[in-house]
Amino acid sequence: MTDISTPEVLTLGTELTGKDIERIDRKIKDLADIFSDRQAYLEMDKSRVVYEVASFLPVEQGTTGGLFYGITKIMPGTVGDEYFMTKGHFHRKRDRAEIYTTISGEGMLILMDEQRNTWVEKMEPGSVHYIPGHVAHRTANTGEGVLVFWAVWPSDAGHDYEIISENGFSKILVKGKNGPLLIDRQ
Ligand code: S6P
Ligand code: ZN
Repeated sequence: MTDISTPEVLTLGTELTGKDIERIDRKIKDLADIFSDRQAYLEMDKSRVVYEVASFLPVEQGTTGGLFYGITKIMPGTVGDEYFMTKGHFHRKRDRAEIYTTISGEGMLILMDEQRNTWVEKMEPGSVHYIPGHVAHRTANTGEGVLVFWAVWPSDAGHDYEIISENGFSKILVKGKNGPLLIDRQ
């Protein structure tokens, strides 16, 4: 029998804790290629945390047939007009899908297919989002509080960050007078 350890506590809405939880935080200094307003980026405190991810990886990366899950918490804030957001990625195995469920806060799931068509889905508590294979995904916090969501993805999906870091998404999500605006990237 495979020995799969489980987290001691899993509380949706707060934290994912336990001995086997992998934790990553992404600070402004880690997100140099992500935000489009270069000048605003340079003026930011590089040690400021933009988001944190806590993941439970019960099988080895690359295992076919397993699932991983994790909670992402994105802090409120902007770089220039652009909302704090995740780096974003395609799955390395392009056909692998994923599900996001929003726990708290307000945000947008930003999606882009391989032809660089970009669209968004509104994230609010309880919203469930199916991300098909071949679609890059990133999330932005458009609210005043922390955006928290739960993700479940195949253990052989992998992450391809390079394409996004080189070319970005074709559109960016900025704070407009009447709320979020999805506009073409300059
Ligand atoms: C993994 C899943 C999420 C993200 C997390 C951070 O497939 O999509 O757990 O890893 O939201 O985003 P990123 O783009 O920095 O991995
Ligand atoms: Zn993913």
